[in-house]
Amino acid sequence: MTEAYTPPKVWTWDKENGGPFANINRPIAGATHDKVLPVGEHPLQLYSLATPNGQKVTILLEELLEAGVRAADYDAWLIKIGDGNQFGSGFVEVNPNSKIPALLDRSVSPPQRVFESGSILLYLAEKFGKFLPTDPAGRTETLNWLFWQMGAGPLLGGGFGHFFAYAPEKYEYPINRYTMEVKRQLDLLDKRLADNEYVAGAEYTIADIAIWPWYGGLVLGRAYGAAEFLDAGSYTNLLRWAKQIDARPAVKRGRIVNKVNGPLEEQLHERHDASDFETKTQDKLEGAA
Ligand SMILES: N[C@@H](CCC(=O)N[C@@H](CS)C(=O)NCC(=O)O)C(=O)O
Repeated sequence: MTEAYTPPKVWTWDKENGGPFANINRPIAGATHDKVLPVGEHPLQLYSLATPNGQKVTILLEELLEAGVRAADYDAWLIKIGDGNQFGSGFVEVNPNSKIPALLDRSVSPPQRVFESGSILLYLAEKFGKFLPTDPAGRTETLNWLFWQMGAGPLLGGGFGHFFAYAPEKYEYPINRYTMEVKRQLDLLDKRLADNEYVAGAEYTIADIAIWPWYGGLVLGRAYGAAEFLDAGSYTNLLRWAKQIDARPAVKRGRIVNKVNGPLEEQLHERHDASDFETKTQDKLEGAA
């Protein structure tokens, strides 16, 4: 048993508090260094990394392109959060919260910054009139689930994932607490998907695009090595939906943009052109070197 912790009267910043994020976690906001962001030729400039929050945006952009929306072409620049790139001055101008994903829309004047993955999904869906139903009931149900994900996700990532996979030691109390909540969330989605093809109903929407990288990734065994612990196979409707979305060509592309881990053929560090999926994945680049 780890000794119980007695909090001091006033918390102070202990830079040596351990864990894999110790070098990037800080109790203060703002830039740590000057760094101008690169800008490519497309109107949409994305600064990101292929975590589930980052994948939401690249999946939607690839879905828009797949649907024939050519104005959704984009440059995806890599932001290495482990190296602190999110604290560069240029990034902080696009997202003062210093977290990926961050988008700059240069097709409007002045350029519009968009941060928070949910806000980016809504912005792009409205800008291009896709993946968000226009009837009030369908739109509201889509937004219900989109905002549900934005609230629920941190309990899965920052709560369960952190204590199950990343904390320097395994502690029973937080693992139990967050497992209880995550299994409740999985059951909620499983029940919803028993009678509905997609999360918001009959249509594939930004609600699916927000939820899939987190909850689809979890039940497909791609997150935290936790599928067995959570008995993921028992959520059969959720698994059916996760596999269905995993098979979409745009999802296959979107999930590997800005990815820097896993099989080399699933790593496209930066995306500036549709052809990059054929020629610039790491297996191709490292094979040519
Ligand atoms: N609510 C934000 C969360 C974004 C977020 O937590 N991003 C993480 C990666 S998934 C990040 O950039 N972390 C870097 C840091 O905390 O310094 C969103 O959905 O956009």
